[in-house]
Amino acid sequence: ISIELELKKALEKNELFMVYQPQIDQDGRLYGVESLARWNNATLGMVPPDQFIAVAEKSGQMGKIGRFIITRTLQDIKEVQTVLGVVFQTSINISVRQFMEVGFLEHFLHAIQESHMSKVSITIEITENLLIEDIDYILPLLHDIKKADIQVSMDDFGTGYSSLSMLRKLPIDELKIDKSFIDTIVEDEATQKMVQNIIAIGKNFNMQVLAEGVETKEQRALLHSFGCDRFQGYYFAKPLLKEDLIAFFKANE
Ligand code: G
Ligand code: G
Ligand code: MN
Ligand code: NA
Repeated sequence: ISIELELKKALEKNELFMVYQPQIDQDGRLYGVESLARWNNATLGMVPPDQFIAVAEKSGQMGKIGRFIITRTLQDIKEVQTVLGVVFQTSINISVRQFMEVGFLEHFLHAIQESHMSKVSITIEITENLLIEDIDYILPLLHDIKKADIQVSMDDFGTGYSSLSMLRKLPIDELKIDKSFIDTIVEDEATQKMVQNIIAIGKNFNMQVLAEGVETKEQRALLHSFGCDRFQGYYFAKPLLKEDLIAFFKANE
């Protein structure tokens, strides 16, 4: 059974859906959510997103799936915000192929307009891998995104290709410290120093810093003492279905 062929039918079979993981600020308040894709296939079961996103990119399906991810996220979150009567930040992962596709920003802006969401409440999450693509194309596009009042976040920071001179040129609002750093932060002093340095880089470049994959009270306390701005991870909440996100917000009021 081919993942590629099954994926081609996934949208019409209604097998793809989105979950939303809460992000918490320094004061413990709910700041926003990261939108994450899930695929539950009738025969393959749950296929991990890193796997099916890679297949989608290689088989030319990322455009279509990427547009689904954007429209479904905006539709879900608009509904949640209407029910709760609050507005919060929503981060959407954009894959390299999706970002590089002709007309990406036009579609994105159109979808936001259709959803009646406010543009400043939307964040595009890109990865450092994007930076190995044509920077003369990427840089102006990132500036256009900023001009449109959309926030930009750099995912998995510290594991990939971005140099400091590159980071300085990029209009980035948020750095996400990769989970691999958080995993060893309590035991390993060298990791602590690296994370403190990443937070300092963020502060010096006027970027907010978010720690991913926070699983324990000790990790959260250490990161908080280092001045980390935002936190995300199982310690606070797993990625949640729309209905569970509403319940989580209500429980935290
Ligand atoms: O949710 P999970 O931890 O299983 O995600 C694993 C990987 O898949 C992460 O690197 C994440 O960025 C990626 N991923 C999850 N959802 C999406 C999505 O909607 N779009 C893109 N481009 N990547 C996603
Ligand atoms: O690469 P990206 O940041 O998009 O990946 C986020 C992924 O990490 C999500 O798929 C989410 O399910 C997973 N995740 C989020 N918080 C935690 C955590 O505390 N522990 C573990 N193991 N995974 C997490
Ligand atoms: Mn992400
Ligand atoms: Na990450």
